[in-house]
Amino acid sequence: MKFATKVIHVGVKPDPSTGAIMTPIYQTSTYVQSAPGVHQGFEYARTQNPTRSALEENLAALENGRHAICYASGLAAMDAILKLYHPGDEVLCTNDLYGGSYRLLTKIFSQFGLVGKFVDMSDTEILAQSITPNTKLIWIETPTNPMLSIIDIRAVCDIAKEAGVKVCVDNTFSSPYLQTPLTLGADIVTHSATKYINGHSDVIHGVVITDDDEISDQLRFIQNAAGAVPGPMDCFLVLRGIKTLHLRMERSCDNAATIAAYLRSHKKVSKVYYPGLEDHPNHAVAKRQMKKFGGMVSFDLVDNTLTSATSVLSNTQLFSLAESLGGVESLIGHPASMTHAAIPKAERLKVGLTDSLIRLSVGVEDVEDLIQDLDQALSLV
Ligand code: P1T
Repeated sequence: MKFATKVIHVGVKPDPSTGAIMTPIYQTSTYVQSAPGVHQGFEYARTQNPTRSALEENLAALENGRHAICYASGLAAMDAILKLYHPGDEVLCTNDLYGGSYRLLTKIFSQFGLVGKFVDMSDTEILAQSITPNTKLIWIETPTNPMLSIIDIRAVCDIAKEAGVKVCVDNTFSSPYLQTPLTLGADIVTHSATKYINGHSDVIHGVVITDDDEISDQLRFIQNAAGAVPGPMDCFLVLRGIKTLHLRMERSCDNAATIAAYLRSHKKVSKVYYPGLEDHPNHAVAKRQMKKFGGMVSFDLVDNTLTSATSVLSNTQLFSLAESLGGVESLIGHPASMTHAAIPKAERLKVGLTDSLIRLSVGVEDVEDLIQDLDQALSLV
């Protein structure tokens, strides 16, 4: 089955009791048993919920995996994955990643002995040299947040396999429409489904997908024991959002490519970070592993002061100044003070995340209106 059919049909069957075409929101905490242990596959809603099960089946299919487990947020999903590891284990991460992911590793899991190391994985040589006997997991974001670097998933997985290390790809920025890391050799895929998968900025949600039965069993055990489950209403909303994922991604990517080209030619803009630009350092890898180049664009100003960046950030009308991404509406953000404030400035600067860097989540509006909005905001600098 092709992607556009999967998003609409997988996991979604008419309700057997009424014929309702939409998956019901099973807003229940428990399920009645006819005798102790005699039930219809559902006992208690921390463990299973039918709305969640339908969504999990759908998400597994989109990532070409056999198991999907949904969580209360993207970070709850990451938290569950990290709980698979033990004191002394090392997690090698991309040196440019979501600030909250960095914080979870360095401020929470470090207390339990897990060691987070951050390396530039756009250079696989550096990655290969960074693996030690304690390395148990490689954590990739690609495109990275917010510098939009590209990591060669297949090359990383080849190196990891040789070293006996698992690979997890945070696929939030691409969505399964643009790339499916399991098919490139990854062991685990995770998403903040809050973003493109849901697509309407009305839910916080996460998911983990894997083909590995043992990892799936362990994650189910952790979820039941620790309880980071999403509510049925949120699962319903995500399932509804997914139905247009392919259409939204197409438009978002096209709009982002047009905006990247516009920014590139603007005299007040010094740098544009977008994997679709031919001179992006890993454009060729992006072209190989992604269907299109995504809806995120970051840029820096010639006058790279915080004052100028603040002026642009405060003066857009259609681009709303807000954290998050991947919704139908365009957002503008300031990574240094917003999404990546948890990362020390010295670390941020190493990857080019300056105080004047501006990040755009390009929505599905008319691109001429979006460009006009950026144009008037840039004219005020
Ligand atoms: O917000 P939550 O659903 O918990 O997802 C966390 C998360 C995980 N991974 C990536 C790549 C992310 O970008 C995020 C959340 N990011 C933002 C809120 C942001 O504006 O970048």
